[in-house]
Amino acid sequence: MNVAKEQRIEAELRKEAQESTKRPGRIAWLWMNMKGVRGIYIIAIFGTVVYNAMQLVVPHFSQKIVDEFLTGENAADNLVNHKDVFINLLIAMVALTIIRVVVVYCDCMTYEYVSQKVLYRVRNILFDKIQRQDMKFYNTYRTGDLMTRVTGDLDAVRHMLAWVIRMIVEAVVLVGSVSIYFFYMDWRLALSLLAVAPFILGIIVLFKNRVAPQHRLLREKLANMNTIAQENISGNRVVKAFAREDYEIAKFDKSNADYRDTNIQTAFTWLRYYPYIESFANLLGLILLVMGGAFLIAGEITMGQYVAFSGLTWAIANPMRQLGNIMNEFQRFAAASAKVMDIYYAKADIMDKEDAIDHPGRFKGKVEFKNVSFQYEDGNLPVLKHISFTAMPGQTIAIMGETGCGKTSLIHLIPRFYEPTEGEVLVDDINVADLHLKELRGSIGLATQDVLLYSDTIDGNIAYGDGNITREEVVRFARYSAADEFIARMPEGYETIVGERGVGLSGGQKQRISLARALAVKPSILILDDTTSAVDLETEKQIQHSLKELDFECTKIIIAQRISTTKDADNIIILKNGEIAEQGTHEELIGKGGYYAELVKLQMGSEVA
Ligand code: DUT
Ligand code: MG
Repeated sequence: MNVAKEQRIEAELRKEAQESTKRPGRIAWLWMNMKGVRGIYIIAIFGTVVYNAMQLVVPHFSQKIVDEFLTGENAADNLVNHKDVFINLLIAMVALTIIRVVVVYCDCMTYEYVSQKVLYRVRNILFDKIQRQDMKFYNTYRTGDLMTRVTGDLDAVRHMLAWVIRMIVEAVVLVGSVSIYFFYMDWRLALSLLAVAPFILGIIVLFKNRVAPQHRLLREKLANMNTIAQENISGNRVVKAFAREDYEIAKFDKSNADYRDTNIQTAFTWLRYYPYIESFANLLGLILLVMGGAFLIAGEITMGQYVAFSGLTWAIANPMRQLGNIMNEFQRFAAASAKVMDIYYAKADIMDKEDAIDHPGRFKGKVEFKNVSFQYEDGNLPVLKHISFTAMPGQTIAIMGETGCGKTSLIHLIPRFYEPTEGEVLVDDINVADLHLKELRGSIGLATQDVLLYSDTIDGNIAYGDGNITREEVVRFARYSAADEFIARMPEGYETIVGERGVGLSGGQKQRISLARALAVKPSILILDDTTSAVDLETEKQIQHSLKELDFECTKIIIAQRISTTKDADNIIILKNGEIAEQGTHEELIGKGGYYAELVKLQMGSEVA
């Protein structure tokens, strides 16, 4: 399949996943995602039918050989006079076997091909889905859990296509055609053999009810284990700092053991039922021996028929033995696909509205909070209460307040990471909920409180928001954020690769790169969340100065703890327990003699000279 077609199908499926209001059944879902390879898959299933049917023809030939050339009354005669028929029969048997091997080979390849195709596609769709979720989603799912869903769980789904369905088809074809063949030979014998089937099916149903919840548990345990590993690896510096390696190893060991035990329990469940299935399957052989023998002695069937019969008993007993295995794998698929589909059909609460307003061109950068209150969905107290303020284009607004008073929560409402529970947030006099997220967020430069850099070059990190900017511009923005100097001193300069999360850089250096990254999109609204907290005072002064000299108009909303950062702001907002306690300019607030004035007194001498 060519790339364009694959992309088109993927886009269609993505749209479907986004818009569907009802989640289909898991098989229907799988079928939907097989778009474009369904034909090939049906051919594969047909191939399975063919090679299994071939398996049944061989005993038919052996019956002929036995009856006509070995045991029949004219056997000796036939062997002399119809030697050619005998040889042809032998050749046919060998040829059939070879053809069968070829068919099986091609068939396996086809199943593998289709399943990999679907796996690739669904994984892409899942990643796309995960990308487009809102903050709530990321607060709900743990990273390790999400990783498990797009890897282990998804592979269990692929296994369904590559193996389980093949086994089901195989069982149905073998049991079905052998039954027909038995009836065709002698219906009494056939019935006595098939009488065993209902018992086996009954056992399988009992087994299914027992094993289904275990598979769900198993998926949970796997996700748990992966989460522990992921958190430990990404947080390893904390582990080292507290010398908690042994504790972490023990924690992982516990979860690993838990997973192993659940696996063993699941396997044992099958073992509990297996003896019964095995007994019934063996019973078949016994029935054959007794009844077939009696029929043979009574002359009701020929020796050749008896040989064909016994050749086929295993063809029916084997799928019966396999049934438990198939059911086990099917339940694994059921549990895994449920987890995958949770993500596949996840819906972000915060999305573009149908009638979202287009805002072509640059935003002026007016930001207004109108009586905004906010509470996290999982929290029980309002974090922000009746916040109202306006930032005119080009103005600088500073937000200060004790830790946990709601500063970060407040600025997160501007790019609409969360939605206010009351009131509205407006940008250029339009409610942010009415704007296209891409346009809104594209015009905001945000330097978050905890800096996250990518494992990429410094240049790549600064240009993250706009891949088209030139090196000259990258350097210019690095100058604005007082980062150029230390970057230039690095051995490979802007080409230096920073490790995951910016390993190899100091806290202040990371902050400055993150500031340059926020500036590089030439935002209409620049939001800095404690971005210069780890930068020395001299460098900070430099940054303050260049922020005033930006060559594009930009409203600045700055969260800071230092008076030196905030004193020149057009408006300083003091938050207390989610409410605006004071607001005004530096001089006004000093005059009020409240929290701010207190802060100035505390930080005096050292900073506010
Ligand atoms: N909170 C939540 N869920 C979150 C984030 C925060 O319940 O996902 C709570 C914790 C806190 C309040 O909201 O009680 C305000 O948090 P915020 O991060 O807005 O506080 P801050 O003013 O930015 O504190 P800091 O100065 O420590 O960054
Ligand atoms: Mg904060």
